[in-house]
Amino acid sequence: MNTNIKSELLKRMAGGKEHPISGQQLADEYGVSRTAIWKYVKELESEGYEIGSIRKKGYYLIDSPDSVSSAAIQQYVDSENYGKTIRHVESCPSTQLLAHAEAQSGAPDGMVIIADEQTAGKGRLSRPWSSAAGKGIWMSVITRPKLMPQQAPQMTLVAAVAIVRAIEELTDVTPSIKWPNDILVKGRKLTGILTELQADPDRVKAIILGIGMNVNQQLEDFPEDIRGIATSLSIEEGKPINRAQLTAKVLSYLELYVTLYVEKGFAPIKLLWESYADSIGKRVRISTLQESYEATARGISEDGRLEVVLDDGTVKGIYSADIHII
Ligand code: BT5
Repeated sequence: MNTNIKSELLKRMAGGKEHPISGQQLADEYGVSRTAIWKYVKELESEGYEIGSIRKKGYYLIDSPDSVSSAAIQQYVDSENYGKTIRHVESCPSTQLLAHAEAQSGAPDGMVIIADEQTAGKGRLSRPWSSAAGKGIWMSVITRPKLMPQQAPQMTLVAAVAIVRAIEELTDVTPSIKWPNDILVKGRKLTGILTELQADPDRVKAIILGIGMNVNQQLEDFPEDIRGIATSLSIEEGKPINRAQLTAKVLSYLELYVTLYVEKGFAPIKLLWESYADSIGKRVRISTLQESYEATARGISEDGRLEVVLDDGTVKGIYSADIHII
């Protein structure tokens, strides 16, 4: 199956009945037969696309399913590398596991593993991540930035900024970021990020960005225990959201900001991040595996740590913790 031809077909059929795409023309461009193009059209129909055809003129799109297949995403991808290679699976335990294996066997920078459903989606510290079938964006992006291993945690913040920008561009929702890895709307969790590393002592081999975005769930789609703390874009926006388009937009901003981070360092990302942060200046409870205490969040440092002021005035930089805004 050639995903390129399929995504090109989808792109060109989007002009509707007035602008059908000729099967012959596409066949000529790609050096394949007209029957091959017809087979792609049939394949798309079997995936739920409704396609019209006009004799001697060609095909046009009537309706699309909310799909995150490679072709569905790639029709929107405008980045250079991110999203150029996509492996889409219907169901898997966790896209992180597949991504680690792909990264070990040489996956290119920007390869995406995306699933309709995860049966054992995971958060930090192996906490469960609810990944309802067909409702969200459950993906892992394999990145190979030229960074030192100690610069990897900042990639979580880079990804958070990229996701917020993509959401802002495609919806009317205004999300905020809670350090380090939560994207919230009105205090409810919309997106979580899990950053995992494959590295030598002095060199990053791959940083795998696990991104879980709640998109088209209604409240009853969430397990009971998180109904009070989770939300989805569709709940906030009041209408369904095109997951493929949003995925491509996230990839596009991700590539932009990862490049910015690698070329210019963390300072420009820090500025962007702080403009979306909702914990700065607030009283927070900080919980780690060892301890739990209160402090006031002051900002983030040049290396992505959360800086808090303790009650005795001491400033402390935190590498990793759960933050609860009081
Ligand atoms: C995270 O962990 O927020 C990181 C989530 C990363 C998920 C993606 S999906 C694609 C890739 N493949 C994976 O297997 N994982 C990544 P953490 O900060 O530890 O938050 C986990 C907590 O969020 C849980 O303990 C629940 O309280 C809550 N939670 C679980 N599922 C949720 C959901 N769908 N929406 C909102 N909150 C959720």
